[in-house]
Parts: sequence; structure tokens; C-alpha cells
Amino acid sequence: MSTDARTGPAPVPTGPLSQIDYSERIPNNVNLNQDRRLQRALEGWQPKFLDWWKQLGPALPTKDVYLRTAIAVGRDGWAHFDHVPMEEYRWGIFLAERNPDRVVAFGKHKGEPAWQEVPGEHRADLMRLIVVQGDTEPASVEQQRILGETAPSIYDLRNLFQVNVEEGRHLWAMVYLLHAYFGREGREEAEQLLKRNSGDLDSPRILGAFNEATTDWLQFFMFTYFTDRDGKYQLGTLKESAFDPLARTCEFMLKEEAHHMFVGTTGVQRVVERTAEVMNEHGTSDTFEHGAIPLDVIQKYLNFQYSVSMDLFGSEQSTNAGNYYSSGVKGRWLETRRKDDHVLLDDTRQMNYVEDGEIRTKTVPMLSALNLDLRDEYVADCANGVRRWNQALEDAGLTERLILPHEGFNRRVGVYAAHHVSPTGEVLDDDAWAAAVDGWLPSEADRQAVAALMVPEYEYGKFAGWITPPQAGINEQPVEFDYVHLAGEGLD
Ligand code: BYC
Repeated sequence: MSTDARTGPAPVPTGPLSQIDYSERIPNNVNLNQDRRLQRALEGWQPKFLDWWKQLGPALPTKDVYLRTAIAVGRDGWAHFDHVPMEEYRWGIFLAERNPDRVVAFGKHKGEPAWQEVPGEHRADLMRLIVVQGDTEPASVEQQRILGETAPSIYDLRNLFQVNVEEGRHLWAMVYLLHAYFGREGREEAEQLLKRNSGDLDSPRILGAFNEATTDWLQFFMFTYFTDRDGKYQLGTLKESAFDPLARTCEFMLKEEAHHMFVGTTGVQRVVERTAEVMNEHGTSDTFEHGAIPLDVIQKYLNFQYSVSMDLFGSEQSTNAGNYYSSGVKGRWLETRRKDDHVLLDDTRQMNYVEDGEIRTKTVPMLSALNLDLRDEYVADCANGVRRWNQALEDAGLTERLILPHEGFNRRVGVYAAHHVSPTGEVLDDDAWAAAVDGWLPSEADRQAVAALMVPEYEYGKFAGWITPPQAGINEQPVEFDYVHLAGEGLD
């Protein structure tokens, strides 16, 4: 595990490198000091961002945190780890290296040079995509605001804060694009990104999953597994964009994203491992009374986070998605590796829908179903983690297994939105759904029982009883390393 690229030491860069200029107020590798107007506009936004961070960022007071900060942007990226006070984290603007020969890989502009400026006819679509992406980043920080107060260990607390500061940086990445390429309208949208708030009744975040409360650490791990993974796939499609600054921005964001999903995969795994230990020790699946989260409750949390994350892909059939593709603003996952014409005008695919209380299949134009194309890639990736978690159950000699629920389960967006579908794919009427739903989604009682286990463990190297320790620390530090110094620590 210690050689894992996501936890191991920062890789020695081998590709072409552009250093990040840390002498500036806003660290960047885009020569900000040569564009005074942009620099002033961003310096005007910076205090608002810091105010937002103070008000809605992590609530637990800390002295400093052992954080990864990007210091150079090359093919491999390169990061530096050190203890830093979180409010002094060097949020900044980092784009992956420019490839001067890059051409558009798909759609009607295929083969033309990538765009260095925003074409007028695609301005509205590009701005909309950047705003939606940008909106999710601060939303997740808001959702995770109070988790520090119940962290199962200092190691986990550090990982939470690493995720938070990098989501903050991802907001900076989108705000840079809005300020640099979308004029006054872009600046106004950048302000709005700090004004909408997760769960706010009057001014909520744009996408559904980002208005759900992250109530406890099991949900946080499910969020970083399932919802950050949507981020990976959406960023993967924006990385293909003909608009080169967006593509390069997303490419670098993806490097940071890998650690977030590592937190989710290993977090859920450690919860499952602990539950399996307790089940074996006490010979019962009702593990709450022995301080571990029962597998059926873990399954319900999984069902919830998976289904709200599936909604993030939009409708299965979407003219928006088809237009984004044809015009070059948003590609497919691993676009350049696909073996087709990258225009898709003549292609079709199969798609599920609900009719007469049954799930049926029809053939639809491929261009109309690109949200589904991306979602399929995502689902296949999600299944990998579940296999890993089930391996932990098998290794513990247990026969119980976790599953991904049916794609139609608990959906609010797309073809299943008006229907009730069970985790195994039966279409149900309202009564049958209402009678069974507490067995499939976390009930209030489940959430309370999980919350009761969430007592903080701030002693270095110690872990709450509902989770196993990780196999290795961060950046080759020991698990018991002082990753976080809490406020007031060492003062008495
Ligand atoms: N909730 O034509 P449709 C991440 C709206 S996560 C509420 O199907 P389209 C992260 C939709 O906006 C990744 N509304 O939509 C993870 C549209 O509204 P308008 C974030 C929804 O455009 C963890 C209407 O319904 N990035 O980075 O094909 C931590 C019609 O829908 C929802 C992106 O999403 C929903 N779930 O696809 C931190 C990438 N879904 O225009 C960060 C950018 C749809 O009619 N976004 N609607 O008012 C996009 O590519 C697309 O906007 C979507 C939707 C895939 C989201």
C-alpha cells in the first residue's frame, strides 16, 4: 500500500514541467502577473473566498494540518507535503501543460485546432458547464463542514481536510476560467458560486446530491466513493473539451481527485472490515450493540449515495448532452481511445425505460444518449469497489455480500424518476414501495444509531471502534503521525 501513487511520496517529475509561482498572492502557472486586469479581478474575489471558507469551511478549529500542496504541473504533477494552517493553504490556479498541437477530437469541429478562446456560439453552453462544475466544489466543503468534530482518527481528519482544501482549489480552477474568459457575466457567476449554499431553501446548490446533508463519516466515505467518482467522470469528459483552457484545468484537477476516491474506497473497506471482525467475534449481524455498523445499514447507505450520484449524470436521453458533444464542448470518457468515428451521427444504442409497469429496452440515437454512455462507464467503475469490499467479507469467512442496487432504484432524474424500482429491479406501486423503503434506504433510526457511534478519537494512532486502522499512513509517514494539530494543542 505504501507505494500506492495516491498515498506514497510525491512522484519525481519526468515530463515537461511548469513551476507554480508561489511568490504571487494567488499562486499560479498561468503568468497571472502579465494580465493586471485579471489579476485584480481575482484578487478582488480572493477575500470573498476566504470569508466563505471561514464561515462554511471546516468547523473544527485546528492549528495546522499535514497537507499536500501542488508545486509544479507536469505530466506527472508534483506535490509537496507539510504542516500548514488551513486558512494559509496556497489555493491557486494550476493548468496542465499546454500541447500546442492539440486538435479537437470529436464532433463537427473534429480535426480543427483546439480553441484557446471561447467561440461566441458556444459561450453559453461552456459557461453553464463551468458553473455547474464549479458549484459542486464548494457545495461538498459545506456538506462536510462539521465532520471534523466526530473524526474517527487524526489520520482520517487529515484526509477530510485534504479533500476540503482541494475542493476549494477546484472552485478556484472554475473561477479562473469564468474570470479569464467570460467577462462581466463570468465575474457575476463567480460571485454566485459563493452565494448559493448546500441545502439552503432559497438559494440551494444546483445539483441534487449537493444539497443532501453529509450526516456522518460513513456517509462521507460513501460520498467520496460514489459522488467524487461522478466528479472523476464528468471531469474526464470536460478534459476532452475543444476549449483548451478547460481541458487543461480539468486534467490537473483529476490528479488531485484520485486521492479523494482513495479516501472513499479504503474508508468503506475499513468500516466493512471492522463489522466483519465484530460479526465473527460475537456471532451476530446486529453489530450496533458491539460498536460496529451492521452490514445491512452499510448497504442502505450505499444504496442512497449510489442512487443520488446516478442522478448527477442527468437524463439518459438529453439533447443538451448531444449538442455539447457535436459542438465540441464536452466529449466522452476516454474519447481518443474510442474506436468509432467520434461524430456518432449514424450510431445507435440500447436504453432501458419503464412502460406498463415493466422495464423495457429500446434503440435510441447514440448522440441523444451520451449521459447514459458516461453513466455506464461510471457504473462499471463503481462495481470495482464493491468487489473489493466483498473480498474483505470473503476473507473474513462471511457469506454476506454488498451489491450495487438496480439503476432505477430511488431515482429523481431521468426515465425512472416517475417510478418506484426496488434494488433488484422490480417496478413497484406506491404502497409496496412505502412498505419496503426503510429496508433499503437509511431510516432516521439507522442514521441516529450510526451517529451514536461517531465519537471523535483525536489521540495519535488511535481509531474509533467502528473502523479498522489503514494499512499505511500518508506520504510514507506512520499511521500514528501527528497529521493534525488541533487548536490550543501544546498550549497548556
Ligand atoms: N439535480 O438534459 P439534462 C463533482 C438539470 S461532481 C438537479 O438531463 P444535462 C464533485 C440540468 O442541469 C461532477 N438538476 O441535463 C464531486 C438541466 O437543467 P436546465 C459535477 C439536474 O445538461 C464531489 C435539466 O435538469 N460536474 O465534480 O444533459 C465533490 C435537464 O437535464 C440534475 C458536472 O456535473 C440533478 N442531479 O446533464 C466535489 C459536469 N441533473 O439546463 C465535486 C457539468 C440534471 O434545463 N455538468 N439536472 O436548467 C453537466 O455536464 C450537465 O449539466 C449534467 C446534466 C451532467 C449535470
